[in-house]
Amino acid sequence: MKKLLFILICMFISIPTMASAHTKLVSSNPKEGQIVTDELKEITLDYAGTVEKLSTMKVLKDGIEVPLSQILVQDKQMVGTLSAPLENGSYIIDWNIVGEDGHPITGKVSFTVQIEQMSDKNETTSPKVEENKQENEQQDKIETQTEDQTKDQTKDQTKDQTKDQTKDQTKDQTKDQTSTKTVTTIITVLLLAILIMGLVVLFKKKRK
Ligand SMILES: [Cu+2]
Repeated sequence: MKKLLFILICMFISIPTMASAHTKLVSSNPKEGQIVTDELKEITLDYAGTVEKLSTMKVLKDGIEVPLSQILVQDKQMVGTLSAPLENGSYIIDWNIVGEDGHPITGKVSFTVQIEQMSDKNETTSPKVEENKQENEQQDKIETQTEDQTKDQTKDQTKDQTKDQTKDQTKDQTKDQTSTKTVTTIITVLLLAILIMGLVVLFKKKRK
C-alpha cells in the first residue's frame, strides 16, 4: 500500500514537467516582421529543444512555394538554403516540426524583402537636349508617384498580413495552452481522487 502511495506522489510531481516540455521556436533569421535589405541565402529557425529529422519548412510568396535547395535539421536548429536570392516582396516561412516530446508543432514567420535596385538610380542621368529634359522630368514625376503608391500599398499589405498572422499565432498558442491546461487539470483531479481513495483504504486497514 505504501508503495502505491509513493508511486502516486511521484506521478503528481512529474505532471508539471510533462506539460511544459513543448518545443517552441526561440528565434529565427529573418525574424517575424523583419524587412530584409540584404541578399538572403539561408533561413534559420532555432528551437527550445531538439528537433526531429522529419521536420520541414516551406517558403511562400503570395501563396506560391519558393524552392529551397536544402533543408538541414541539426539538434535544435533547422536551416533552409534558398536556390536563388529572393525577389522583393512579402514572404511567409511555414514550418512544421516534430519536437523532443514527439509533438508535431507548426508555425509561421512572415518577413519582407526590400532590396534597393541600383538601376533605378542610374536612370535619372541628365539628358542633353532641353526638350528631352522636360519630358524626362514629367516621366520621373509619374514614376515617383507610382513608386510611392506601390510602397504604400506594400506597407499596408505587410501590416495587415503581420496583424493577421500574429492574431492566428496567438490564437493557436492560446488553444494549445488551454488544451494542455485542461488535460493537466483532468489528470490532477483523477490522481487526487485515486490518492484519497488510497488513503481511505489505508486508514481502514490500520483500524482493523
Ligand atoms: Cu509538446
